[in-house]
Amino acid sequence: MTLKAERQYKITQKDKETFNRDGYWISPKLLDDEQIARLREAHERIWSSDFDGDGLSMHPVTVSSNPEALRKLDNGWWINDEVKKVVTDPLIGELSADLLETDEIRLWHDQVIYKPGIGDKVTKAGNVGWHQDYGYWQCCDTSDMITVWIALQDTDLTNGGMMTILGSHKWGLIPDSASFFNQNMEELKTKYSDGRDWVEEPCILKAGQASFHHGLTFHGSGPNRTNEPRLSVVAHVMKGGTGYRAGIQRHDNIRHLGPRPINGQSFANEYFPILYKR
Ligand SMILES: O=C(O)CCC(=O)C(=O)O
Repeated sequence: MTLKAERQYKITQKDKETFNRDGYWISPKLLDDEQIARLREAHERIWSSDFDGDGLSMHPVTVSSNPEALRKLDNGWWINDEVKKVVTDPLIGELSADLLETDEIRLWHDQVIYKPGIGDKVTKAGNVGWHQDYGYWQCCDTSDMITVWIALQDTDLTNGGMMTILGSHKWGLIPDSASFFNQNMEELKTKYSDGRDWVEEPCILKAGQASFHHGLTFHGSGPNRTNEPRLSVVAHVMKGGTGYRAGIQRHDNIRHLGPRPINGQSFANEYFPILYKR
């Protein structure tokens, strides 16, 4: 049976409790099937460098010569209209605002992620290492940020779906946790679990559903054992008023504050669009 997209959904008390307890929450289906099809087409266009607008991407769009390697582009909304529509969707903003109990949500950046299907080949090239997103975002003055990972096909562990570590957002920022690109999951697990309760929770999503995880929640993903790619679009969002924490860590978004950013300056301009304001 095809699920119908839920465009009116309101976060319940139970959803907030789940998010606060587990560090993530799974939404109902948010995208309709036509939108999913358009986003799947957007993937094809992006990876073949067919861009909307003036095509000025934040980083060059690169496709590895290794067909088994993960592909990822930040700020796809700059160069693709369908990606822009979904990562600035007010509904995603409202759901995030309610989970974070705040009045305004802005986009921090997005990601367009393509994980090739490798069948039974032995390679780690598509893995995403266990990491905390805030491990990369320490230039922001709060870790109360959310990643909205939107599935463009039914997604589970067979096609390399994401896993989160239950309740790990309560551990605080763990040193050296910016390890997205370390594809040795076992090594990272040993390093980060370190006497902590390490419970891996698969994010099982139907196409059009999204998982919302906290900026401190550890997550990662293993091989896509199918023969089809796993496609997703991801919105990383922040509370309105999130400011710049100077001198801690470099991030390519800092330059969007201007040539001389000031400690405490809000990430509040057109590079960080408002998704939702109460
Ligand atoms: O796509 C994945 O498997 C992981 C993505 C991720 O780490 C993220 O969106 O924060």
